[in-house]
Amino acid sequence: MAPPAPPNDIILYHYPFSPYARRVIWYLQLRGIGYGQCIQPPTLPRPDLAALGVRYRRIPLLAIGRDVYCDTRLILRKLEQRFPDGALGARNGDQKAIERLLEKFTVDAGVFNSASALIPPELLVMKDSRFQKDREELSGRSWNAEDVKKGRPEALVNVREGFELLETTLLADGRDWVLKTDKPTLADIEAIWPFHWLVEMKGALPPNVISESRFPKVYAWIARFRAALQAAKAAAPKPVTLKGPEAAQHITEARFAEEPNGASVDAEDPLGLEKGDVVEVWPIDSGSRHHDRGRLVTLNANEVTVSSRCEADGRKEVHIHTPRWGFRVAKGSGDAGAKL
Ligand SMILES: N[C@@H](CCC(=O)N[C@@H](CS)C(=O)NCC(=O)O)C(=O)O
Repeated sequence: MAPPAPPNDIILYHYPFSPYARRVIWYLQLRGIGYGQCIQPPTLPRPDLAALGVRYRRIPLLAIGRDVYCDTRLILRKLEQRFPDGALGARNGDQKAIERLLEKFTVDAGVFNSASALIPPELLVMKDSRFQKDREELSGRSWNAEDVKKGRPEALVNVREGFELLETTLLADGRDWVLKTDKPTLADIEAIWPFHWLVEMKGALPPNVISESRFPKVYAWIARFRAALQAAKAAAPKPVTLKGPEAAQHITEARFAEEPNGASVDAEDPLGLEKGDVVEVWPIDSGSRHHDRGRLVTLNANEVTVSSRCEADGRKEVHIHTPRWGFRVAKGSGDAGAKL
Protein backbone atom coordinates (compact mmCIF):
# COMPACT_ATOMS: atom_id res chain seq x y z
CA MET A 1 0.00 0.00 0.00
CA ALA A 2 1.30 3.46 -0.86
CA PRO A 3 2.26 5.53 2.20
CA PRO A 4 -0.09 8.38 3.10
CA ALA A 5 0.68 11.57 1.21
CA PRO A 6 1.55 14.53 3.45
CA PRO A 7 -0.66 17.53 2.64
CA ASN A 8 1.21 20.39 0.98
CA ASP A 9 4.30 18.18 0.87
CA ILE A 10 4.97 19.18 4.49
CA ILE A 11 6.25 16.79 7.16
CA LEU A 12 6.80 18.12 10.66
CA TYR A 13 9.12 16.10 12.89
CA HIS A 14 8.16 16.73 16.47
CA TYR A 15 6.92 15.38 19.76
CA PRO A 16 3.75 16.75 21.27
CA PHE A 17 5.09 18.39 24.42
CA SER A 18 7.81 20.38 22.65
CA PRO A 19 7.04 24.07 23.19
CA TYR A 20 9.14 24.97 20.15
CA ALA A 21 7.17 22.56 17.99
CA ARG A 22 3.99 24.23 19.16
CA ARG A 23 5.14 27.48 17.61
CA VAL A 24 4.95 25.76 14.23
CA ILE A 25 1.83 23.68 14.93
CA TRP A 26 -0.07 26.77 16.11
CA TYR A 27 1.03 28.66 13.03
CA LEU A 28 -0.19 25.86 10.73
CA GLN A 29 -3.47 25.57 12.64
CA LEU A 30 -4.14 29.31 12.66
CA ARG A 31 -3.51 29.36 8.91
CA GLY A 32 -5.51 26.15 8.27
CA ILE A 33 -2.53 24.69 6.38
CA GLY A 34 -2.68 20.89 6.17
CA TYR A 35 0.50 18.98 7.00
CA GLY A 36 1.99 15.58 7.65
CA GLN A 37 3.77 14.73 10.87
CA CYS A 38 6.33 12.17 11.97
CA ILE A 39 6.34 11.82 15.75
CA GLN A 40 9.76 11.58 17.35
CA PRO A 41 10.96 10.31 20.73
CA PRO A 42 11.77 13.11 23.20
CA THR A 43 15.37 11.87 23.53
CA LEU A 44 18.06 10.57 21.19
CA PRO A 45 18.49 8.41 19.18
CA ARG A 46 16.19 9.51 16.36
CA PRO A 47 16.80 6.99 13.59
CA ASP A 48 14.09 8.59 11.41
CA LEU A 49 16.21 11.71 11.10
CA ALA A 50 19.52 9.85 10.90
CA ALA A 51 18.09 7.97 7.89
CA LEU A 52 17.75 11.31 6.12
CA GLY A 53 21.36 12.18 6.95
CA VAL A 54 20.31 14.88 9.43
CA ARG A 55 22.58 15.30 12.48
CA TYR A 56 20.89 18.37 13.98
CA ARG A 57 19.46 17.10 17.26
CA ARG A 58 16.76 19.57 18.07
CA ILE A 59 13.02 19.49 17.56
CA PRO A 60 11.11 20.50 15.50
CA LEU A 61 12.30 20.06 11.93
CA LEU A 62 10.08 20.68 8.96
CA ALA A 63 10.48 19.09 5.56
CA ILE A 64 8.88 20.59 2.49
CA GLY A 65 9.54 18.22 -0.38
CA ARG A 66 13.25 17.34 -0.29
CA ASP A 67 14.19 20.45 1.72
CA VAL A 68 14.58 20.06 5.48
CA TYR A 69 14.41 23.19 7.64
CA CYS A 70 15.96 23.32 11.12
CA ASP A 71 14.95 25.84 13.80
CA THR A 72 11.54 27.44 14.24
CA ARG A 73 12.88 30.89 13.33
CA LEU A 74 13.65 29.69 9.83
CA ILE A 75 10.65 27.36 9.61
CA LEU A 76 8.15 30.14 10.32
CA ARG A 77 9.85 32.45 7.84
CA LYS A 78 9.73 29.77 5.13
CA LEU A 79 6.05 29.04 5.76
CA GLU A 80 5.27 32.74 5.46
CA GLN A 81 7.07 32.84 2.11
CA ARG A 82 5.62 29.61 0.76
CA PHE A 83 2.01 30.44 1.68
CA PRO A 84 1.84 34.21 1.26
CA ASP A 85 -1.93 34.33 0.86
CA GLY A 86 -3.24 35.13 4.33
CA ALA A 87 0.26 35.21 5.87
CA LEU A 88 0.31 36.04 9.59
CA GLY A 89 3.37 38.28 9.55
CA ALA A 90 3.31 42.00 10.30
CA ARG A 91 2.79 44.38 7.38
CA ASN A 92 4.36 47.69 8.35
CA GLY A 93 7.83 48.64 9.54
CA ASP A 94 7.18 49.24 13.23
CA GLN A 95 5.10 46.13 13.52
CA LYS A 96 7.68 44.05 11.70
CA ALA A 97 10.26 45.32 14.17
CA ILE A 98 8.08 44.35 17.13
CA GLU A 99 7.53 40.89 15.67
CA ARG A 100 11.24 40.30 15.09
CA LEU A 101 12.26 41.68 18.46
CA LEU A 102 9.72 39.44 20.17
CA GLU A 103 11.29 36.45 18.44
CA LYS A 104 14.69 37.57 19.72
CA PHE A 105 13.28 38.14 23.20
CA THR A 106 11.74 34.69 23.58
CA VAL A 107 14.00 32.47 21.47
CA ASP A 108 17.44 34.11 21.66
CA ALA A 109 17.40 36.27 24.75
CA GLY A 110 16.93 33.46 27.17
CA VAL A 111 13.25 33.66 28.20
CA PHE A 112 12.99 30.05 27.09
CA ASN A 113 16.21 29.06 28.86
CA SER A 114 14.84 30.41 32.11
CA ALA A 115 11.42 28.87 31.40
CA SER A 116 12.96 25.44 30.90
CA ALA A 117 14.72 25.79 34.26
CA LEU A 118 11.23 26.00 35.81
CA ILE A 119 10.11 22.51 34.79
CA PRO A 120 9.21 21.08 38.22
CA PRO A 121 11.75 18.42 39.28
CA GLU A 122 8.76 16.41 40.56
CA LEU A 123 7.51 15.77 37.01
CA LEU A 124 7.87 12.14 36.00
CA VAL A 125 9.96 12.92 32.96
CA MET A 126 12.48 14.83 35.12
CA LYS A 127 13.03 11.70 37.19
CA ASP A 128 13.80 9.64 34.11
CA SER A 129 17.58 9.15 34.13
CA ARG A 130 17.64 8.71 30.36
CA PHE A 131 15.93 12.09 29.90
CA GLN A 132 18.29 13.71 32.43
CA LYS A 133 21.38 12.39 30.64
CA ASP A 134 20.02 13.36 27.25
CA ARG A 135 19.35 16.94 28.32
CA GLU A 136 22.77 17.18 29.97
CA GLU A 137 24.35 16.20 26.63
CA LEU A 138 22.19 18.83 24.93
CA SER A 139 22.67 21.75 27.28
CA GLY A 140 25.95 21.07 29.08
CA ARG A 141 24.26 21.78 32.44
CA SER A 142 23.23 19.42 35.22
CA TRP A 143 19.59 18.25 35.22
CA ASN A 144 19.72 16.42 38.52
CA ALA A 145 16.89 17.37 40.88
CA GLU A 146 19.10 19.18 43.42
CA ASP A 147 20.75 21.38 40.79
CA VAL A 148 17.43 22.09 39.10
CA LYS A 149 16.01 23.26 42.44
CA LYS A 150 19.00 25.52 43.04
CA GLY A 151 18.52 27.18 39.66
CA ARG A 152 14.81 27.91 40.12
CA PRO A 153 14.88 31.24 42.01
CA GLU A 154 17.02 33.02 39.43
CA ALA A 155 15.02 31.54 36.53
CA LEU A 156 11.82 32.67 38.19
CA VAL A 157 13.10 36.22 38.50
CA ASN A 158 13.93 36.25 34.78
CA VAL A 159 10.58 34.83 33.75
CA ARG A 160 8.76 37.29 36.03
CA GLU A 161 10.52 40.10 34.20
CA GLY A 162 9.14 38.70 30.94
CA PHE A 163 5.58 38.66 32.34
CA GLU A 164 6.08 42.17 33.66
CA LEU A 165 7.36 43.46 30.32
CA LEU A 166 4.28 42.19 28.47
CA GLU A 167 1.85 43.33 31.18
CA THR A 168 3.20 46.87 31.41
CA THR A 169 4.06 47.62 27.77
CA LEU A 170 2.47 45.78 24.86
CA LEU A 171 -0.65 44.60 26.66
CA ALA A 172 -0.97 47.56 29.02
CA ASP A 173 -3.62 49.40 26.96
CA GLY A 174 -6.01 46.43 27.07
CA ARG A 175 -5.60 45.35 23.43
CA ASP A 176 -6.61 41.81 22.54
CA TRP A 177 -3.59 40.97 20.41
CA VAL A 178 -0.02 42.22 20.36
CA LEU A 179 -0.35 44.21 17.14
CA LYS A 180 -3.92 45.42 17.87
CA THR A 181 -5.30 43.09 15.21
CA ASP A 182 -8.68 41.32 15.18
CA LYS A 183 -7.03 37.94 15.32
CA PRO A 184 -3.75 36.54 16.64
CA THR A 185 -0.79 37.07 14.32
CA LEU A 186 2.76 35.84 14.11
CA ALA A 187 3.76 38.48 16.68
CA ASP A 188 1.44 36.80 19.21
CA ILE A 189 3.05 33.43 18.51
CA GLU A 190 6.52 34.95 18.88
CA ALA A 191 5.61 36.47 22.23
CA ILE A 192 3.34 33.95 23.88
CA TRP A 193 4.84 30.50 23.60
CA PRO A 194 7.13 30.22 26.68
CA PHE A 195 4.56 31.99 28.89
CA HIS A 196 1.70 29.84 27.63
CA TRP A 197 3.87 26.74 28.21
CA LEU A 198 4.59 27.68 31.81
CA VAL A 199 1.03 28.69 32.65
CA GLU A 200 -0.16 25.29 31.40
CA MET A 201 2.53 23.40 33.33
CA LYS A 202 1.32 22.47 36.80
CA GLY A 203 3.76 23.43 39.53
CA ALA A 204 6.05 25.56 37.31
CA LEU A 205 4.94 29.00 38.60
CA PRO A 206 4.57 29.68 42.33
CA PRO A 207 1.40 31.83 42.63
CA ASN A 208 2.97 34.23 45.13
CA VAL A 209 5.39 35.30 42.36
CA ILE A 210 3.53 34.78 39.08
CA SER A 211 -0.24 34.45 38.96
CA GLU A 212 -3.36 35.71 37.24
CA SER A 213 -3.90 38.34 39.91
CA ARG A 214 -0.37 39.74 39.44
CA PHE A 215 -0.41 39.66 35.65
CA PRO A 216 -4.10 39.73 34.67
CA LYS A 217 -3.55 41.04 31.14
CA VAL A 218 -1.01 38.38 30.26
CA TYR A 219 -3.22 35.62 31.65
CA ALA A 220 -6.29 36.96 29.80
CA TRP A 221 -4.28 37.14 26.56
CA ILE A 222 -3.17 33.51 27.03
CA ALA A 223 -6.81 32.47 27.61
CA ARG A 224 -7.89 34.32 24.45
CA PHE A 225 -5.10 32.66 22.51
CA ARG A 226 -6.14 29.23 23.80
CA ALA A 227 -9.73 29.84 22.63
CA ALA A 228 -8.57 31.10 19.21
CA LEU A 229 -6.42 28.01 18.82
CA GLN A 230 -9.21 25.68 19.79
CA ALA A 231 -11.46 27.19 17.12
CA ALA A 232 -8.68 27.13 14.52
CA LYS A 233 -7.78 23.54 15.33
CA ALA A 234 -11.41 22.42 14.97
CA ALA A 235 -11.60 24.04 11.53
CA ALA A 236 -8.12 23.02 10.28
CA PRO A 237 -7.36 19.77 8.46
CA LYS A 238 -6.19 16.98 10.77
CA PRO A 239 -2.48 16.23 10.40
CA VAL A 240 -1.60 13.07 8.50
CA THR A 241 0.75 10.89 10.54
CA LEU A 242 3.58 9.10 8.77
CA LYS A 243 5.94 6.49 10.17
CA GLY A 244 9.67 7.26 9.92
CA PRO A 245 10.39 5.09 6.85
CA GLU A 246 7.29 6.45 5.08
CA ALA A 247 8.35 10.00 5.77
CA ALA A 248 11.92 9.28 4.59
CA GLN A 249 10.62 7.63 1.43
CA HIS A 250 8.38 10.56 0.68
CA ILE A 251 11.14 13.11 1.26
CA THR A 252 13.82 11.34 -0.75
CA GLU A 253 11.45 10.84 -3.68
CA ALA A 254 10.08 14.38 -3.61
CA ARG A 255 11.23 17.32 -5.69
CA PHE A 256 13.14 20.10 -4.01
CA ALA A 257 10.73 22.74 -2.74
CA GLU A 258 13.38 25.36 -3.51
CA GLU A 259 14.82 25.12 -6.99
CA PRO A 260 18.54 24.25 -6.51
CA ASN A 261 19.50 26.22 -9.64
CA GLY A 262 18.18 29.37 -8.03
CA ALA A 263 20.39 28.92 -4.96
CA SER A 264 23.48 31.05 -4.56
CA VAL A 265 26.40 31.72 -2.25
CA ASP A 266 26.98 35.38 -1.47
CA ALA A 267 30.40 36.27 -2.84
CA GLU A 268 30.66 39.10 -0.28
CA ASP A 269 29.88 36.91 2.69
CA PRO A 270 32.48 37.53 5.43
CA LEU A 271 33.23 33.79 5.70
CA GLY A 272 34.51 33.64 2.11
CA LEU A 273 32.99 30.23 1.40
CA GLU A 274 32.18 29.08 -2.11
CA LYS A 275 29.35 27.12 -3.64
CA GLY A 276 30.12 23.40 -3.49
CA ASP A 277 32.57 23.69 -0.58
CA VAL A 278 32.22 20.85 1.92
CA VAL A 279 31.08 22.55 5.11
CA GLU A 280 29.76 21.74 8.55
CA VAL A 281 26.94 23.65 10.19
CA TRP A 282 25.77 23.48 13.79
CA PRO A 283 23.89 25.47 16.42
CA ILE A 284 26.11 27.33 18.87
CA ASP A 285 23.78 27.57 21.87
CA SER A 286 23.02 23.91 22.57
CA GLY A 287 23.20 20.59 20.80
CA SER A 288 26.47 21.94 19.36
CA ARG A 289 28.17 18.58 19.12
CA HIS A 290 25.83 17.60 16.30
CA HIS A 291 27.22 18.90 13.03
CA ASP A 292 25.51 18.60 9.68
CA ARG A 293 27.80 18.23 6.79
CA GLY A 294 27.49 18.61 3.06
CA ARG A 295 28.18 20.71 0.03
CA LEU A 296 27.32 24.35 0.35
CA VAL A 297 24.25 25.24 -1.71
CA THR A 298 23.09 28.57 -0.28
CA LEU A 299 24.75 31.16 1.89
CA ASN A 300 23.10 34.51 2.44
CA ALA A 301 22.46 36.92 5.29
CA ASN A 302 19.78 34.74 6.89
CA GLU A 303 20.34 31.19 5.77
CA VAL A 304 22.79 28.36 5.12
CA THR A 305 21.85 25.34 3.02
CA VAL A 306 23.92 22.21 2.62
CA SER A 307 23.30 19.23 0.42
CA SER A 308 23.71 16.11 2.53
CA ARG A 309 23.60 12.44 1.63
CA CYS A 310 20.92 10.25 3.14
CA GLU A 311 22.09 7.39 5.26
CA ALA A 312 19.23 5.20 4.03
CA ASP A 313 20.20 5.66 0.39
CA GLY A 314 23.61 7.22 -0.23
CA ARG A 315 22.62 8.21 -3.79
CA LYS A 316 19.94 10.58 -2.51
CA GLU A 317 20.62 14.04 -1.20
CA VAL A 318 18.45 16.29 0.90
CA HIS A 319 18.97 19.99 1.39
CA ILE A 320 19.33 20.93 5.05
CA HIS A 321 18.62 24.59 5.81
CA THR A 322 19.50 26.50 8.97
CA PRO A 323 19.35 30.18 9.94
CA ARG A 324 22.62 32.14 10.19
CA TRP A 325 21.83 33.61 13.61
CA GLY A 326 22.74 31.13 16.33
CA PHE A 327 24.48 28.78 13.89
CA ARG A 328 28.09 28.39 12.84
CA VAL A 329 29.25 27.28 9.42
CA ALA A 330 32.83 26.28 8.70
CA LYS A 331 34.79 24.47 6.06
CA GLY A 332 34.80 20.71 6.61
CA SER A 333 37.22 18.29 5.05
CA GLY A 334 36.95 15.26 2.80
CA ASP A 335 33.91 13.72 1.21
CA ALA A 336 30.50 15.26 1.91
CA GLY A 337 29.02 11.77 1.93
CA ALA A 338 31.24 10.55 4.76
CA LYS A 339 29.64 10.03 8.15
CA LEU A 340 30.70 12.31 10.98
N1 LIG B 1 16.26 27.41 18.38
C1 LIG B 1 15.57 26.17 18.20
C2 LIG B 1 15.37 25.50 19.56
C3 LIG B 1 14.66 24.15 19.50
C4 LIG B 1 14.74 23.37 20.80
O1 LIG B 1 15.58 23.64 21.65
N2 LIG B 1 13.84 22.42 20.96
C5 LIG B 1 13.85 21.55 22.11
C6 LIG B 1 12.49 20.89 22.26
S1 LIG B 1 11.28 22.01 22.78
C7 LIG B 1 14.80 20.42 21.87
O2 LIG B 1 15.23 20.23 20.75
N3 LIG B 1 15.14 19.66 22.91
C8 LIG B 1 16.06 18.60 22.75
C9 LIG B 1 15.59 17.48 21.92
O3 LIG B 1 14.39 17.26 21.79
O4 LIG B 1 16.44 16.76 21.40
C10 LIG B 1 14.26 26.43 17.48
O5 LIG B 1 13.82 27.59 17.45
O6 LIG B 1 13.71 25.50 16.86
